[in-house]
Amino acid sequence: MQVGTTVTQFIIEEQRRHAHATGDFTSLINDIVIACKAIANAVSRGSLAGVLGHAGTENVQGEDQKKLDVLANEAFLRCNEWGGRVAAMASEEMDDVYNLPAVYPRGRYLLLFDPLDGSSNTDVNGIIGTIFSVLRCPDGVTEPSAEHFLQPGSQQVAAGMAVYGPQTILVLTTGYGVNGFTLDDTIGEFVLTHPEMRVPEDSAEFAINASNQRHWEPPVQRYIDECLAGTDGPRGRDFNMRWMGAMVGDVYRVLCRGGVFLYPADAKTAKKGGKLRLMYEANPVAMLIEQAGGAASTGRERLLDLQPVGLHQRVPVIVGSKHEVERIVAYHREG
Ligand code: P6P
Repeated sequence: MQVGTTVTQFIIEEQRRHAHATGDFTSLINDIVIACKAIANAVSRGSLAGVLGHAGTENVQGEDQKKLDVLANEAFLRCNEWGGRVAAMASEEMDDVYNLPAVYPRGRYLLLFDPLDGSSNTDVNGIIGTIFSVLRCPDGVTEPSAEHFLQPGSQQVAAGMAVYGPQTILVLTTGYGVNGFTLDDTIGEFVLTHPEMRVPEDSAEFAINASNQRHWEPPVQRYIDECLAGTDGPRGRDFNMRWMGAMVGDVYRVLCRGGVFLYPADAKTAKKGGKLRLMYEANPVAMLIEQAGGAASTGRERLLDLQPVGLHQRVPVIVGSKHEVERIVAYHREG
């Protein structure tokens, strides 16, 4: 019987390429994968498991939490706190850093996550997902505080997304390209199905919440107007638009067939710095996209170069096909 390459096998084979690897990182990825499997199961059962609807609480962002937001956050904490691989965790759903119960050993990594991205889609059976980022814990720090997490995205040692859709897909990078795995329910394992994913450098597909059009800055107005002008416009070709309401879904499409995803700076979110969070949304997505040959910018700066100033800091996000992102950045430079 052919099982295929499981994500565990894939990570262990990757570990063998590093002479000094201890296996800690491999174990951490496996614990993250277990959390994603648990979330996938709850998501797939929905009403049948009574996990839809509101939790009746708010998160640090002041956002109304869905039951699945809380459940997914709990899954990540429970699956990753005991293994001795992380020193602490940070989540979109928690105000401050999660320091581990004293009973558990501290590890060498910091784990950040948006446990359920796109939760406005949960009750309408839309695409949702999990985004995670792994940083190194500074040597000698056993009770990390927020400042220890504030490392540029270029310091990430791993990043990934689980996309809960018609299939449950895990995309993962450890700095050596991007690989996609599909959850095989018959054996309960993620199996390699999308090796060495690459973002085409050119594309004719963009993803943006067009209802914010009146709030966009001129460079974004210009780019989208030119796309909409189609074959009669300066681009000389028609463009298509997609918007899933969950970055994980739009970014997975970009990883599969190219395109550009924009949640740009706009007048509506200017005071907050943007809509999407740097540490556990933009940075892991930027690592995935760049590792797959795409580009990831705020419109003015490379996302992975940003020096974070806050655990829940928000930033503009423009990621995808290299030539399209470069064009948008050029328009920002021209003003
Ligand atoms: P809007 C989901 O809440 C999210 O953070 C991203 O996943 C998604 O792309 C965006 O916000 C959707 O924002 O303005 O369309 O609701």
